[in-house]
Amino acid sequence: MSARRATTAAMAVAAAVAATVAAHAPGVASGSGASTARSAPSTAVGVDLDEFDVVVYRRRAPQGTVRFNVTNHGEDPHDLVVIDAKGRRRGTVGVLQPAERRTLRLTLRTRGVYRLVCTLGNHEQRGMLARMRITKATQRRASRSGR
Ligand SMILES: [Cu+2]
Repeated sequence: MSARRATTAAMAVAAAVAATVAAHAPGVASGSGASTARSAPSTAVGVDLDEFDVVVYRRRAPQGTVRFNVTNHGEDPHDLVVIDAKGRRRGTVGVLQPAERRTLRLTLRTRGVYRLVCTLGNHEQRGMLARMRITKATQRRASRSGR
């Protein structure tokens, strides 16, 4: 009886080890949190607005949902509009007052260089423009070694 219990315990340990190994294997990151994760993972991108600057804390993001966490660190109101490579407006966070912070959630499936601009006054001409690249969704997994 005790031998049988020991065998069961050993099998449980083996299963736990297998699960741990699987969780750390490349390419299954989305599977480990499948119960809570949505179908497509989203990428958070911090954006700071200022006079007269747009600072993006991530130069590239994989295709899919991007959450732009935008903060106005300036003394004037600013907005942020996301424009794709073909010049189409994909979304705006709206006008942010000083110290205001808001998240813009966009699904960006088309690869290429996107522009992030403030459209108030002549702010874009004065420097409120940044670029970021939407890359192939699989690129992120391929470069996992550098985490
Ligand atoms: Cu502005």
